[in-house]
Amino acid sequence: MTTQDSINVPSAGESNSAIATANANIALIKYWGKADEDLIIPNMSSLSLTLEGLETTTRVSFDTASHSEQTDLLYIDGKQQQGNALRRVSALLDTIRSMAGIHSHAVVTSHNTVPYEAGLASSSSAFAALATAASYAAGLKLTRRELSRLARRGSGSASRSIFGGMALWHAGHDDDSSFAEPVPCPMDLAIVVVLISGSSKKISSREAMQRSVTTSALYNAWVESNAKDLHDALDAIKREDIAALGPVVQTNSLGMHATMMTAKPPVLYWLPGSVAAMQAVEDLHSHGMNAWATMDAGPNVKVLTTAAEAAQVEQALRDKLPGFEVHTHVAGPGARLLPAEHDI
Ligand code: 2P0
Repeated sequence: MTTQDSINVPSAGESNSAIATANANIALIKYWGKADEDLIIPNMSSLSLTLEGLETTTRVSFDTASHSEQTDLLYIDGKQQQGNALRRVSALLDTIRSMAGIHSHAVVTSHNTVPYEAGLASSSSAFAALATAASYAAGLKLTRRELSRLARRGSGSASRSIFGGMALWHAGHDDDSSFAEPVPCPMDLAIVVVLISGSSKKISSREAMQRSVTTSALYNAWVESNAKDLHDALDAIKREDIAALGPVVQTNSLGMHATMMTAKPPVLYWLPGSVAAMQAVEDLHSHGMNAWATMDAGPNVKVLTTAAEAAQVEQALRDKLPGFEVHTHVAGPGARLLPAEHDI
């Protein structure tokens, strides 16, 4: 798969309707802070692994004459959405409408097929699926690079979920130059998720990253170290050296959290269980296991390991962290269109 490939088109259905699935990704080298809030141009490039089993499937149907709505309608997991969720979806649909030269509103129906409750409901899979389905329903036939740029405008991390496996989002400096592309990964990696809390966060990642950029004295230093982290991570991947990759991933995430903790007012996503999970990972590591932790804008802990060791790491974490759900995810596919008759 290259960035210039078009997405596979399944059997044609209604021309104004399309269904797509995308998988969530977890960043190994993080995106945290924007140079352009409107276009979502980040201050740094980032690297991620798209995961199997954490999927959003979305149907987008632009109005036909017989079914004319005054606004876009959004249903997520059976519940109609208003407010910020609808505004963000409509904003991306507006971009697509203007690209396609259409004016009709859309009905968007989305389902998340995560194997456990919330906690990982990621905007990465949601906006990658929306960009893919909506652009196709609007009659646009975009390349994966174009889809990545479009998904980015919905949510930055979604630019990476257009691709399966490892993806690198080049920060770029404008709409054309800020896109993700696949990175060959000769290692079979896995992420073991320790679910500390499934509750939705009080401070959105969008607000938290903006606060870090504007008020943390550590922010610029972290951005500088991010460039070296990315270089070192890509080098370790090429050399199939997880023992070199893991520490970079862990330090990069802790540095991002340091910018949040030193923001004014501070953002602390960590819960007592997060600390317990981080210490459990340290313990596994001290016993010679390949296990390194990364955390995002929430209390859940994601543990990087190899696919070969994942079952052992998962079991060890279950033993050390009774009461918390632990699940393993290997690399998953990029965004794809589904046949129009698919039931969601
Ligand atoms: C990432 N995160 O690289 C980082 C690490 C969370 C921590 O991207 O404002 O929902 O929509 O571009 O993509 C979460 O932020 O933010 C995120 P917006 P997004 O995965």
